[in-house]
Amino acid sequence: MDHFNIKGKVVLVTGSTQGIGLALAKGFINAQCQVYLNGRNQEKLEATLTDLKAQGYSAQGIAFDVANEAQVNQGMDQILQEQGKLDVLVNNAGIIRRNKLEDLSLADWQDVINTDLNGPFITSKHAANTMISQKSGKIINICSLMSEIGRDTVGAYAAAKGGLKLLTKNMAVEWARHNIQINGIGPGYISTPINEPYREPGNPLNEYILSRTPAQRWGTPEDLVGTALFLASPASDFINGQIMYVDGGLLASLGDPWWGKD
Ligand code: GCO
Repeated sequence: MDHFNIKGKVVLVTGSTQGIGLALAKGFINAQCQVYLNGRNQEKLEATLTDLKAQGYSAQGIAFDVANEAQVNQGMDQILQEQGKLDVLVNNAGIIRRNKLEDLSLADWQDVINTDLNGPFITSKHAANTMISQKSGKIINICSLMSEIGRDTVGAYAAAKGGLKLLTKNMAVEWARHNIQINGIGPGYISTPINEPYREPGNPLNEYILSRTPAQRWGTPEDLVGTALFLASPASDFINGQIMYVDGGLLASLGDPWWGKD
């Protein structure tokens, strides 16, 4: 058996017009999958597909807001009409609203929970109904370091990503019997647009992250591709309910202020 062959798999990556989602989509295209990108904005999605085509990547796109069940159902139904199946769902779409909890508006809280937690529930519910009838499928939830730990100003995001960790486990409990494998990937600090504010040399959080990460570097979106392909492949057919942290060792370390100071 070729444990890593996913050629021909139909893959949907939500929130894939930039950052981690776009890198994962390109990884699945390189693995010869039939890939659907997704974003809320049709124009941005089409522009991304045009850029990919210019780079030699062939993919399709379905615009919907993961938090809008009617849009999700219409978009995912279209994939089934076009492909007759869905093999892999990657729940990547996510937003963050940084503010101290005491100042955080209920609207910002709800926006984060809607996209980062309700969204994966809505898309996975639709996918599971397909995968149950197929008697096979893979769901990969993009969690976070904040599925395990918190930090100032990301309370809503941590609540959503903490919930997504346990939702991943409960999906596994309920759907593994249908030969569906549901796992998560927990990225560390990755150089993506939502972290752009921290990337400036000299920025105190940038210095802290580098001191706190044993690998002593930011991750790149490409650092996550191999784990996603693994979790989409036959090699992971007996893995369920696990969160794989791709964090340069950050969660392994309490942090050593003397790190690197020989
Ligand atoms: C932050 C960052 C983190 C990372 C990532 C870690 O504000 O601390 O944005 O949340 O983006 O989610 O896994």
